[in-house]
Amino acid sequence: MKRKKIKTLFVSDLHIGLYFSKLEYFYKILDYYEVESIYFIGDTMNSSKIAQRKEELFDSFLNHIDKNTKLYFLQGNHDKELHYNEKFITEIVYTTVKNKKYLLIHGDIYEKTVAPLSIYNKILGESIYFIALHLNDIIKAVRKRLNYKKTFLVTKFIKEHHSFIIKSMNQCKLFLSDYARQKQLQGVVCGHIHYPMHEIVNGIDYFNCGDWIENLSFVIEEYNEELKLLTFYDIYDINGNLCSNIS
Ligand SMILES: [Mn+2]
Repeated sequence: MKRKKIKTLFVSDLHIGLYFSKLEYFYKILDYYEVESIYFIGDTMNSSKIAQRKEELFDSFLNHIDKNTKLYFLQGNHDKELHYNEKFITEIVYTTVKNKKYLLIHGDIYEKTVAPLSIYNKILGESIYFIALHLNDIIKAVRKRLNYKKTFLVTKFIKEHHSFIIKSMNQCKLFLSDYARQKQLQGVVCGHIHYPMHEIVNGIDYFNCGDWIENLSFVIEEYNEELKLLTFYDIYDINGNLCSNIS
């Protein structure tokens, strides 16, 4: 297979080291594309879960990436204190070929500023989230056996039906697009909430890259085209075979 050349890949929330991290799917995206630059927009590593193995995990991760691809790591709230810390950036402006300027930022800044959670709610939320992630995997295995083309995400369903989460995701979107506007930029590419999204928010082009523990989503810039939000399933089917409409 001839790999498709693209300029830039934006990806967030790989959470390497977390049991639920679907790294092998991300590697298939790296097989499909030949990329000039990759921007990792935070929570690349789940540092609390991998204290002992972080360097080994990170090195094996880097081995899957072409040596001549330029890599940029932005900091998230889960990937602090890593050995590549010195290369971390908290936010950066990215200019597209079409000369549009986007702010790249993980996005946890919105929580600190707008909606800090209590420890109790954090632990409760995380526990429910992990149970739902288990259900995602179980449902996927069943649907694969029943020859479904796509899977069903319990986590996505909860996010779309829980008023508090809907409100938080909206706050995040509004806060970050406003933040980009204050810096006189045209858009923002972020992550953190594990919910891929592309929307024009009060004139600001808002992209959320999603994540690699449930949505398997990412943003790309092809040569001389607008940024585009895609998921693994735009390229591969549930069995990991290239989709028939993909060249
Ligand atoms: Mn995060």
